[in-house]
Amino acid sequence: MIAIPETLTGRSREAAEILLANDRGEFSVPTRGLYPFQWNWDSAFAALGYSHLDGERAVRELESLAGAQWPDGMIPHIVFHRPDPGYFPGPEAWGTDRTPPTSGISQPPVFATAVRRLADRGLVSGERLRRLVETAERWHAWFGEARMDEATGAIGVVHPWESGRDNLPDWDVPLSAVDASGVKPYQRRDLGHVDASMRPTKDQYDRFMALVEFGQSVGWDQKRLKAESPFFVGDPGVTAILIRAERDLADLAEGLGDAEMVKRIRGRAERLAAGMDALWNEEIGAYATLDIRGGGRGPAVSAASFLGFYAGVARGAKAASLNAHFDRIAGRCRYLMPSWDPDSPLFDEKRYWRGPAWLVVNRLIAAGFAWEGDEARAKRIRDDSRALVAEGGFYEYYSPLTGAPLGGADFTWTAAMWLDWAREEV
Ligand code: 2M8
Repeated sequence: MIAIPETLTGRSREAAEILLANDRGEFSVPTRGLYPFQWNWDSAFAALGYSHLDGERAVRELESLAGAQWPDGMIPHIVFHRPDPGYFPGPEAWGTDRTPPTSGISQPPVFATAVRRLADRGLVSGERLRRLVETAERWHAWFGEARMDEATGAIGVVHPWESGRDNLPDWDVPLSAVDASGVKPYQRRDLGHVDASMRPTKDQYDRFMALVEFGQSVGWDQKRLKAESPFFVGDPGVTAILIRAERDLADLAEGLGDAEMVKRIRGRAERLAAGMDALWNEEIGAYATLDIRGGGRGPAVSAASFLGFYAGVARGAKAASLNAHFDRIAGRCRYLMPSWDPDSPLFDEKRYWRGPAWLVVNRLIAAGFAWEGDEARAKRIRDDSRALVAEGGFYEYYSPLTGAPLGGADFTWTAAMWLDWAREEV
């Protein structure tokens, strides 16, 4: 049983209580009800939160995720440790035939960055650290094989869920090419937990399920998915996060004296940097998605555009253009960073990844600015994140215009980002 340190009071104490309430022993759930299983990038952020309460518990969070790695190296986006009828699509709908049951796609690879942070603070070392590092390397190599667009080096996603930014407007056009007319009847569960105005539409869900059925039809053969999925879209979010994760992994491998691993990572990193470059949309002056099947590009700035700094690849004119977008958006929104450009007609203040601000993405964007030495922009994001929680509590996401808390309550990754980053004391 984790004891909450006496020093944690107010919102910090609440954050710790949320992490404890969402703790299922070896893993955490993002929130009770809406998301009753282990999610991939949520867990990496959760580990950072637990690290302020109990280092051992933080490491176990990452180890339980690592335990679900597929033989091909993929770490899946959901691990269904225990049955729960409250979520759809559950293990039966995915049909991946794994033990423990999992989904059949992946999610943004924050894992190695979390391992590095725990290692830097002395919370994991020796054989345990080596195993986590090897797991991360196999997963990163999997991205190179099963998700890298050969022509550009960009990392593509075969499902919007794989990006973590499920109903981002960038997916609208590529998704319209996915035929959902034959999708089997199904019952959504999310709308029993959260108002429909904050969630993806039925049309989007039909296409999400059509892609799940497609994955099943190829037996979740990940290379076939890359070659044949009707949806394969280069994503600046996943690409940038992987670039940063590779850098963290290289440092860890160096620390372990594994020169061969460092060499392999450096080889992959060069391709990835070229891939991120290929995701630059000259028309809007920002990183955006690239529809690898259809050829189109994402039509506006998204929060992930700013991850060019996090990846350490936005330089010169690109950096200037991103900074100008940042300042424009900062003038429009009381609370940064909206997931989608507030000047776009597709902006929707409440609907999930089509407008709301998310603390985890804020954390990554701010780290990028800090990395570039841009303390002012990093501070604006952190101050806004702190205000969102101070005023609204620990929700899944927030309106960037009013700060209204939205989506699921008592949310693990928001509590974790408070403890690890947003609160005054860290
Ligand atoms: C959301 O995604 C799940 C599907 O994976 C859903 O809506 O059912 C996204 O915000 C995703 O990024 C996140 O990992 C997950 C759990 O918090 O919820």
